[in-house]
Amino acid sequence: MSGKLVMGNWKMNGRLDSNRKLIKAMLEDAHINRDGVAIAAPHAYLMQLSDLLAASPMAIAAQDMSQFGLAGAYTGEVSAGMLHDIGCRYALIGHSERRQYLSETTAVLNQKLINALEAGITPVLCVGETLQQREAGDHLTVIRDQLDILAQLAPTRVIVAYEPIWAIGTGKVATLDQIREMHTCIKQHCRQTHGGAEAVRVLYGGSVKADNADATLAIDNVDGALVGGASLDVESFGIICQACL
Ligand code: G2H
Repeated sequence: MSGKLVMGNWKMNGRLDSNRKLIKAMLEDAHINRDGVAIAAPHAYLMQLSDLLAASPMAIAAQDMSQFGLAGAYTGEVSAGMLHDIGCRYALIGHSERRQYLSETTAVLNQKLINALEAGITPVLCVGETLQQREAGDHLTVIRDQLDILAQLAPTRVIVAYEPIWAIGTGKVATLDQIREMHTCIKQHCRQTHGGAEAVRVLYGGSVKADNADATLAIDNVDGALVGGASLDVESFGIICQACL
């Protein structure tokens, strides 16, 4: 998949019945039912999505994975190997909600990235700054620090999702200049860190909606979108997927 990627992040939403209806509607929308579109569902429903999407080019993604190895005595954990086994192509790593509510540390995230790559899953590392950090002018430094975790990894096998924390689920969207500046910074930093290697793909996330998708996704260094709330509405998600073509 070398074009733009749209990943719907359902967060902690869904039920068997509503998932079935939502996926059925997505399968009927040619802008959604195609390569380059993925759905990150709660672990409990990944197997359901794996079945529902078996004949579709759409991919499934996990919202998280265990920091521990492929198997073992880790009650309640879901390993990267298990996720790969049921057909997950991607996994979100370090979403700001997990950093905030589950205190995920850099060491934990590093191990998750390693596990994902070892299991054949493409990790999507989420980075983002708070409003205070942006207002203090520290946003570029904060993001560069969060990216340093990638220094020892294969850059072309990792996707970065830039999600300014102040824009998540708030309806506030970063300006086009703010997005362009940060995506350029991320790509430059990864290129420098990896000694001139090809830049990673960078998705934008944070209140991406039907009415701002065209402008956001037209920015040349935006390689796709990570979409939360709007991915639960098939009409909105279809418009966003169309903007990614
Ligand atoms: C950011 C985004 C998806 P939303 O968390 O990861 O959610 O589009 O609802 O801001």
